[in-house]
Amino acid sequence: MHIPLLSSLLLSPLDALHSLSHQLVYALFASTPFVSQPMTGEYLLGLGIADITGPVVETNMMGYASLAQTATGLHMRQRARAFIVAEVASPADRILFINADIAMGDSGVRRALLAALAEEYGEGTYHAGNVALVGTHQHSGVGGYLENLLPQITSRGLHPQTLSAILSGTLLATRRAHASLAPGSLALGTGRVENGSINRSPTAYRANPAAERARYSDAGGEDGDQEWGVGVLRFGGAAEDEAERGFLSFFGVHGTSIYENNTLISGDNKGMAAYLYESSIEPHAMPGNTTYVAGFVQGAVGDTSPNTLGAFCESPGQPYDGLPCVANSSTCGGRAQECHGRGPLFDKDLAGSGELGGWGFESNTEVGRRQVAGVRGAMGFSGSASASSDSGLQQGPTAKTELKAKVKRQGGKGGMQPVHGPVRSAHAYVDMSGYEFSLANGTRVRTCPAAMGFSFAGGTTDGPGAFDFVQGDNKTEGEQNPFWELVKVFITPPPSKEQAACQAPKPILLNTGFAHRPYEWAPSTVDVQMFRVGNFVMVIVPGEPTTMAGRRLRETIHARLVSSGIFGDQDDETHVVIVGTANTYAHYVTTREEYAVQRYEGASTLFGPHTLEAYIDKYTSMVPFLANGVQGPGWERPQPPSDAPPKEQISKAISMQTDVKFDAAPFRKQFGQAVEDVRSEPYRAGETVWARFVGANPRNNLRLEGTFIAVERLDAAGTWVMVKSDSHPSTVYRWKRESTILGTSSVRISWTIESNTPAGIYRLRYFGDSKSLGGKISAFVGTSGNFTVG
Ligand SMILES: *C1O[C@H](CO)[C@@H](O)[C@H](O)[C@H]1NC(C)=O
Ligand SMILES: *[C@@H]1O[C@H](CO)[C@@H](O)[C@H](O)[C@H]1NC(C)=O
Ligand SMILES: *[C@@H]1O[C@H](CO)[C@@H](O)[C@H](O)[C@H]1NC(C)=O
Ligand SMILES: *[C@@H]1O[C@H](CO)[C@@H](O)[C@H](O)[C@H]1NC(C)=O
Ligand SMILES: *[C@@H]1O[C@H](CO)[C@@H](O)[C@H](O)[C@H]1NC(C)=O
Ligand SMILES: *[C@@H]1O[C@H](CO)[C@@H](O)[C@H](O)[C@H]1NC(C)=O
Ligand SMILES: *[C@@H]1O[C@H](CO)[C@@H](O)[C@H](O)[C@H]1NC(C)=O
Repeated sequence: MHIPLLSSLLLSPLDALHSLSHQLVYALFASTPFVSQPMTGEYLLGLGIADITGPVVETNMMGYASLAQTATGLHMRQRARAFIVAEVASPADRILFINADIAMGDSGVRRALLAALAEEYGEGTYHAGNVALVGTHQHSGVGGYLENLLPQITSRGLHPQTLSAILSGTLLATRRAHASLAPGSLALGTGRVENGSINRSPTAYRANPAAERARYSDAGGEDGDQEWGVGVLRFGGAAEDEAERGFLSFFGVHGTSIYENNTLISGDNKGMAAYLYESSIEPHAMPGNTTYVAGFVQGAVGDTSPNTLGAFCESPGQPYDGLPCVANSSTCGGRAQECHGRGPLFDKDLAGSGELGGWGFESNTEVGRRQVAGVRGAMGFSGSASASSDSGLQQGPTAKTELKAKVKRQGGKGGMQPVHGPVRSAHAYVDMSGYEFSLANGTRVRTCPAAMGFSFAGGTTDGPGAFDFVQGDNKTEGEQNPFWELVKVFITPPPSKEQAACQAPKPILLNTGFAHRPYEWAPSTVDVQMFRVGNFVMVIVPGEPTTMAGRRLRETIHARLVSSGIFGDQDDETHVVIVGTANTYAHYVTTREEYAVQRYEGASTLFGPHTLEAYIDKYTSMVPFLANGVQGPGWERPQPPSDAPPKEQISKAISMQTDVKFDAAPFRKQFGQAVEDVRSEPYRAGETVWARFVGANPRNNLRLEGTFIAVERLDAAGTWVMVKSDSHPSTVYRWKRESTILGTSSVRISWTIESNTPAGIYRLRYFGDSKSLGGKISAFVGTSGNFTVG
């Protein structure tokens, strides 16, 4: 059950990075003359999935920045999904798009990944220009991997084990994608994720000009304050009748369906959508072991929320309990902490169904399903979804009517349009602490060194009171958080007059751009990147643009693509999508009007009121580098002017994560012994079967590409066959420390039996690894009693 593929790499990423054998194997692949194969597809396509799940216990979770959110187990594993597109005639012209089930891309992870890829495939294959490390922006994954200090505060510094898991998994996903390169075709479609998101800062959105808002009135949400369009890039085989291999889809919605009070590692709504899609194609494969790869990519996510019913007061005993929060401030009785968004299945969540009630898991599955439905619509599997009014794809002026006509004409695969044309990438590092440029009216302006405003501390309706340590009594907080105690002496210096004026009207809470000790609190230099595949352009953004900020960026770039002759004039088949939280995490990007309102997103727009315009200026200046005729090939093509890459921080990182000391079984018991077992009466679908075992710390072995638990079924030949892993949403792995002094712990495994489960004899298994006082790690297996389903 434990798949030992990566086990040798787990605790030793450096060994992984320097693995010579892999290098040899893949050097062969890299030099395989693909051109000698019969080619009907226009591109070489590669897809791969791998496990990136860090330590699932005793580790702060990433996203909500909540000190209290320490992982206690596993709901579903986090995955990286890698997609490669290369030109057949010029394979050096390629892109590697990694969609990782993490909160956000990070410059430290990316730097290490690029170094490993250069070592394995040579300098010119995968490089800073053509590799995008994109986070799904989920908020229930393992924390501690970002290299800047601010996002490390609640995780008490860097967690090398998390970083190593993400690194080895993204590398493995890439290897698998690279090894699967084969001729194929690409097609584009658009669908709609109905009620897939809500604007969580509508009072800021409405500060944008009415005429501008009116242009998007049917884009989605309330009066167009959301983009419900979803763009899909389908990866197909070379021949018309060959099965498709996967897709990248682009839709902006926060990965905050699962609440901040959950402590099970999971993938939030995009991880769920990917599981639902992949398992619908290959129902018998274990999660993460499909050949079909479904990429649910984050879009302009800034002001989106999956809590589509709106935000309500959770204020027991108060007259406003259960009423909507005060809109402008998202507070209840003046308190942000009591205002919470509700997902679409809030009632079911509240009622608490089975093992996972109360933390938003029902709504999470629903928001995942809605995204799946949107993608299926774009693929032409159902109804009218492909031709809906406005989509996440930017189209020319006549797009709406033209697209409808095409859908009718082409029928079949939902009117998806084939993609033709070159593969190009453009990338630059940009120092955003003082980027100087001209506004449209000619005024010279510059961005400011990073700073966070006061509203940042208020958090959002998806996760109120982020970084509450800032407002609390620092002594108590220091006791809660030794990392904060350590770094608070380096607290950000008070802003200068110049900085205050530059950032105005933002009142500065954390002057992070001037905080360099013990290492950089926030990034100053970010990755600005675009990928082009034929008539499709991905704008890859180092942060979270709001809905309107994303539109301004997208439309300006589209116009530049047309004016520079790369896209045809009036060409409705040209598409631009925004890709969020990629490469570097530089927080939010609002429009200038939204910035003036200073809600959470404006307060978290790091580089001042002109942040968006600065990005628009830089991205549009890079458009000519996507042209067909740019002298090449591959990484030898000229690249846009770039600042120096950001300085690495990881070697300076403080880590407060202590090692596992040792594990022990209680007196007269053994590791893996069932201490509470399944019952002897048969179980029925809908019921939860569970058992508790003498456990050991799962940090001893992450079992990447493997599983901590299994549900096994006795087949006709009398062999036990694994039918569920720790990544099925129906199974839960929970670890509990019993005694720190004695080193004892227990593990509870549960399975909520699906309605389509075949009758038969089953058992639960637990795969653990214990650490002796001397440091030796030994694997063991626990097995429950047999039980009957039927
Ligand atoms: C934090 O503690 C220091 C010294 O213990 C004290 O001077 C300061 O006022 C405190 N700050 C807050 C916000 O309580
Ligand atoms: C979307 O939500 C609104 C308001 O709750 C509802 O009236 C509408 O029927 C929903 N649309 C779909 C397609 O579910
Ligand atoms: C809320 O914001 C709107 C404008 O967005 C403003 O007209 C209104 O006065 C504000 N209400 C409060 C209570 O601040
Ligand atoms: C993963 O899939 C491969 C074939 O695609 C199969 O050989 C292998 O046993 C599967 N692993 C698991 C854990 O199911
Ligand atoms: C978790 O948080 C949500 C949002 O505040 C709340 O509605 C829910 O009741 C909480 N769940 C539990 C189990 O406390
Ligand atoms: C140019 O636009 C900016 C932003 O709207 C404004 O602050 C500035 O005054 C304008 N300059 C001129 C010369 O109109
Ligand atoms: C469980 O089933 C297997 C296979 O039939 C059998 O060998 C084993 O003895 C059973 N265990 C128990 C505890 O009944």
